[in-house]
Amino acid sequence: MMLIVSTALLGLVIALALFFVFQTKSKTSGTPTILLVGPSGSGKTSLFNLWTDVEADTVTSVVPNRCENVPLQISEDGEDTDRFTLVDLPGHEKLEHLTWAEFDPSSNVRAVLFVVDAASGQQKIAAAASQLFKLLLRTENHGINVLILANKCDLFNTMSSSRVKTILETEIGAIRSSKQQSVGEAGSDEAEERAWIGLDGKFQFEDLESVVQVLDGSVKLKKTTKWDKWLSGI
Ligand SMILES: Nc1nc2c(ncn2[C@@H]2O[C@H](COP(=O)(O)OP(=O)(O)OP(=O)(O)O)[C@@H](O)[C@H]2O)c(=O)[nH]1
Ligand SMILES: [Mg+2]
Repeated sequence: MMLIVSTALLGLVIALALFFVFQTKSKTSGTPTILLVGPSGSGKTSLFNLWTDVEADTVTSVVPNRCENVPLQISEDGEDTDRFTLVDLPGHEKLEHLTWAEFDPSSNVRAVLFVVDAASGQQKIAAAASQLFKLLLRTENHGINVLILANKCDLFNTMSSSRVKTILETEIGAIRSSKQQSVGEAGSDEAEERAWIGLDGKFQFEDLESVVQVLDGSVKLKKTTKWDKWLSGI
């Protein structure tokens, strides 16, 4: 009897060990991926074309553009370092599910570049905060850093990166409070935790566990040095 129980226990331990090894492997085996996410017209496909030798159409995208082996990290001496799969996702909100599908447990998302048009005005930038909030719920506590690209700094009416940051933080703070209130009413602790990111009080990107920064640039002028440097540090 003892022998049967110990054999069964041993079998269970081996099965569990194999399960965990398989899980860890499937999570890390995909090529590191960098996602281009953000509102329609912000310049994601234009940046994708600049960083790859693909020439995707810069009309409203309806399917993701994908390119493998992109040398996004360039060292000081100009040598290529790591290579990534770069994925440019459509910005239209009806196609948002295509973005969330990239966060499948078998994928290996290293970083997300959230592109906004810094010349599109306060209202449009504030509207982008709701997608950014949903994105941060997926990246926070998963070791995925997020760079917010304040693109189109070549235009006369462009906003500074610190202004873009303030608008997004204020808006995310408001969304976070309203979500907290509604899950609180539903009475589920688990859902409550999932909808909360950051510390109590004013919402700030600095309070998150992942690195979340805003840096300006212009795809049109090929002014991407700040973004390139950020990528070298991830
Ligand atoms: N002035 C200026 N225009 C830019 C810049 N980057 C992109 N654009 C223009 O912005 C428009 C939209 O660019 P796309 O790259 O197609 O935008 P997208 O983010 O891929 O949009 P969706 O596919 O709809 O999600 C195009 O006309 C680009 O030429 C920039 O840095 N400055
Ligand atoms: Mg596009």
